[in-house]
Amino acid sequence: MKISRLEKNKIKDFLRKHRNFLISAHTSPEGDSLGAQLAFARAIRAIGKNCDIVNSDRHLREYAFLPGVKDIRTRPRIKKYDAAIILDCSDISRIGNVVNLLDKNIPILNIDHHISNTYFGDINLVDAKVSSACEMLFLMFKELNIKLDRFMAICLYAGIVTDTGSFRYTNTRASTHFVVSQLLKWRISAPMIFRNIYENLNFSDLKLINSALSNLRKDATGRIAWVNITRNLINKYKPQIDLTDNILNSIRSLKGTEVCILFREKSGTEKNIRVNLRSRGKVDVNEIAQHFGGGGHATASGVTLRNISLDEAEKRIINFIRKKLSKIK
Ligand SMILES: [Mn+2]
Repeated sequence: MKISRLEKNKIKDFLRKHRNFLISAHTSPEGDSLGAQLAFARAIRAIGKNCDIVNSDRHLREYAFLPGVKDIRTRPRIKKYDAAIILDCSDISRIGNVVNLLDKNIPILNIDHHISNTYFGDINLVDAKVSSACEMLFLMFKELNIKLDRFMAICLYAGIVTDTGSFRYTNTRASTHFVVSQLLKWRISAPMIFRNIYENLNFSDLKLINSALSNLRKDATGRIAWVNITRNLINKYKPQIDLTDNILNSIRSLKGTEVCILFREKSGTEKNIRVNLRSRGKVDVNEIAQHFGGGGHATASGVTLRNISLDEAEKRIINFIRKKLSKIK
């Protein structure tokens, strides 16, 4: 990631000019968005400014270990913020109801690594080649001479681990490992972070994963594999953490798959289906999600289909991917 002198000066001015910052990120927060927000908040407080992290949803149990996570709010602390920092969001609407806290003229710093980013900020630092918002922040902090500490290192490391699928996705580059090597110098415990995020399941969570995987299906070519989670299954096991990655990583281990999909009936009265897609790299699943109104990255994306049955959702998505795959060797 290269930051031009102009961008650097703009960001410096942005941080210097304002006093009360609002930091936010996408709904359903996960490691990258939480880690980036916490690290940035720490940096802002270190220069003597005020800042609140406000998210539309609470974090899930597996991220409770992140330092400072308890201070994340779902409501604002003050009436009016001078400036907003939006992290890990392709579009401003991704911050959910926090959007209501943004004054029409509030200056926005947009830092993101989604290829579908809409450049909604007054300053836009967008690079889809970087693994995660956390990796971007590490590089930006370095450019701006913002000092790291152990607290920030833990947060940034956790974000990089989540967005790279523990360094196994195609967004894992030499630069990613360089950044991680710098973070590890803060004597942070990689096993502790991994254990908290991925080895923190309740008995019922693992039962749910097991039930979901017992419905594993694949298409005739074996290049598409998927599972679904019905509302009944959710009600039975009541998961407290996001099992999407756990399930999709299990499907990924299947030989020969190009695209893995999780279909999940959402709770609520409407018949909505959440679709999470992962690709090994040949198929751009961001394009697929965008076709249906969602988005994400080339190798990991998601979309919510509204007013549709599970069967119909599966049919539509699988057929679409099958067509795409038939053109790819
Ligand atoms: Mn991210």
